Amino acid sequence: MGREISDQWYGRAQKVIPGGVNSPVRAFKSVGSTPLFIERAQGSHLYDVDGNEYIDYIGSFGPLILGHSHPQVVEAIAQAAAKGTSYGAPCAAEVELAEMICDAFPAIDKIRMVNSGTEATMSAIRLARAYTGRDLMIKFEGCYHGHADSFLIQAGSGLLTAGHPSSPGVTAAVAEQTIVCRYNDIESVKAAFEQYPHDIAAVIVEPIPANMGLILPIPDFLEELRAITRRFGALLIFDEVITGFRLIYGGYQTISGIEPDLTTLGKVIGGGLPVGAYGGRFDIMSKVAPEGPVYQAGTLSGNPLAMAAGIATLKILQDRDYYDRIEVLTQLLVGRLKTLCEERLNFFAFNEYGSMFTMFCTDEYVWDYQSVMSSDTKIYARFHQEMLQEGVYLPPSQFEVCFISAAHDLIDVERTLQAAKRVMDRW
Ligand code: HOZ
Repeated sequence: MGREISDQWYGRAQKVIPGGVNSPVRAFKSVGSTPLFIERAQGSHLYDVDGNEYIDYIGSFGPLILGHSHPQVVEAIAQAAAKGTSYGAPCAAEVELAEMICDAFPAIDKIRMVNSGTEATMSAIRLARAYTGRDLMIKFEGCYHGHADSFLIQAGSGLLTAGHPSSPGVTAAVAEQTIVCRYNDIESVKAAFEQYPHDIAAVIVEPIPANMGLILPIPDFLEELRAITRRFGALLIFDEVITGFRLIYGGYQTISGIEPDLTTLGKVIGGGLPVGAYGGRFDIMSKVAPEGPVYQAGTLSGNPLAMAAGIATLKILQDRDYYDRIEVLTQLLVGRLKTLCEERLNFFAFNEYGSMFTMFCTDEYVWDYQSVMSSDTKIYARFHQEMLQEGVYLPPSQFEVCFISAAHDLIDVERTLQAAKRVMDRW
């Protein structure tokens, strides 16, 4: 597979963009390689500038549940663009998307659109602090909530492979206000609340962590989180940037029946365009400016293109068969990959939920940050490189999850399995 043109672009990119990429994981550093430059994408496939074709298992890290360039989404964007790309004034599409989200999430009475998941989580924390009059926040080791300062402490995603668990540039004063607990370990949360019973504004959690690979909540963990936050007067924030509309028409909260006080969204609700949102109970959301005093603003917030892409995507997803179909396809792929591994290289552990999965290079049962870190990232790097050679584009990090879209089909699954078989047979 040629990669000369990608390499040329990468050379040019490195001169003008830090590390040659606009988001670290894309640099392929943790898989010991260099990035491919993508020319176009269609359905479940990516096409690079050298003319190579790949079955795509990242789906732009989550938004593209319908696959690339879905005709109805493209048409909606084109129609919106023809009427103007941004107004700096309200438009009907913002209301329409907000209504769709509020209808799908019982715990969201009101919602504010922003431009990214990072903006959503950053704003939700500010709101939680203002609402409770408290300063501290609890997050979990390996969970990732975007790159605002208070979250870049023992965070997931690119920080897990950057060689440092937290980012320089985050001041000690900010770090002191973030308490890091262990996901799936309620005792660590109890200890934090016992130490600071009146100072914790919020607990923020990815209900299904998907930035240290895919982790599932053990029974009662999230329920106990809900109970303990209520008991101590702190808010519970579900970061559903990845899980929102990815698993069901709603969020993981719809599945679990646990109602957080605030929810952050992004990815799928923007149909592949930049978007984020935070929402929750009336009494909390009414504190947001201009209804209340908590300031947050954005030139492109609620812009008509992202709203149109989001509405088009959600309208299609209202046909719930989509979720069933993608889930069945995921089960088929993961089930057969498991069998393949058991027959050949028995050191992969799989976690899957809905249309997301992770192949961890470890023989441990993976359920928390410590077991995640038992993964052999060198083996993952080799597997990634060899699968890429076979035309299968896996996440360029052990700690990002694989996403399947409605555009994937049985042929993609079969081709992926054959590729994995060829790779494993060579090992
Ligand atoms: N941190 C993002 C995924 N968890 C990566 C986004 C990207 O590189 O596009």
